[in-house]
Amino acid sequence: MRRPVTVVERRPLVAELSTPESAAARDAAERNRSVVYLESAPRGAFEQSEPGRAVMDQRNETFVPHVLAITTGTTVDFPNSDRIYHNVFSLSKIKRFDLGRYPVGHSRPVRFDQPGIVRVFCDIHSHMNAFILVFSHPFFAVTDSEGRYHINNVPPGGYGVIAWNEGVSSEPRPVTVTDGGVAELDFAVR
Ligand SMILES: [Cu+2]
Repeated sequence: MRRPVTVVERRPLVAELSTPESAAARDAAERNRSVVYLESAPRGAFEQSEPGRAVMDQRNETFVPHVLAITTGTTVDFPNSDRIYHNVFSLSKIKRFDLGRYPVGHSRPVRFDQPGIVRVFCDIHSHMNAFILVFSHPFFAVTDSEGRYHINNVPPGGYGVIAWNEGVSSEPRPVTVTDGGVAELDFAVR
């Protein structure tokens, strides 16, 4: 059965009005960023570290970064760097919040205590969205703009490794880490 599809033209971002190509390219590069992580933490390897702090900025009607990966217990600050209002919120299972509206130069914090994936939106600008991935262990990495990643200090053992991109997770791939060794694993996303 066919369903009617509503096409909504995306409003141009402020940055796109001035430098269309570079802003679009930057946007695409941000969406190419993936998160690669161990399916489960090595036994006994995770020591509770100091509660972390991270930032997700609101700039040119975009969340910066588009993908943020943190450990549980981390507090994320959501500063508004635009001269317009935003209203950051999430309906995610692990953390629901609605920060309300606040002007440029102000910020509100949210602490994430449960592992999982948080989709972040702006109630005013429907084109604004971002992801926060919350892990109960430190063995994850956000890829750089060319898709490279390193997960450091993984204790020797066998693991499943997952690559996540824009809400889609790969099947876990097996990898064996030897003492002092380097394991290489390539993923194709999309
Ligand atoms: Cu907004």
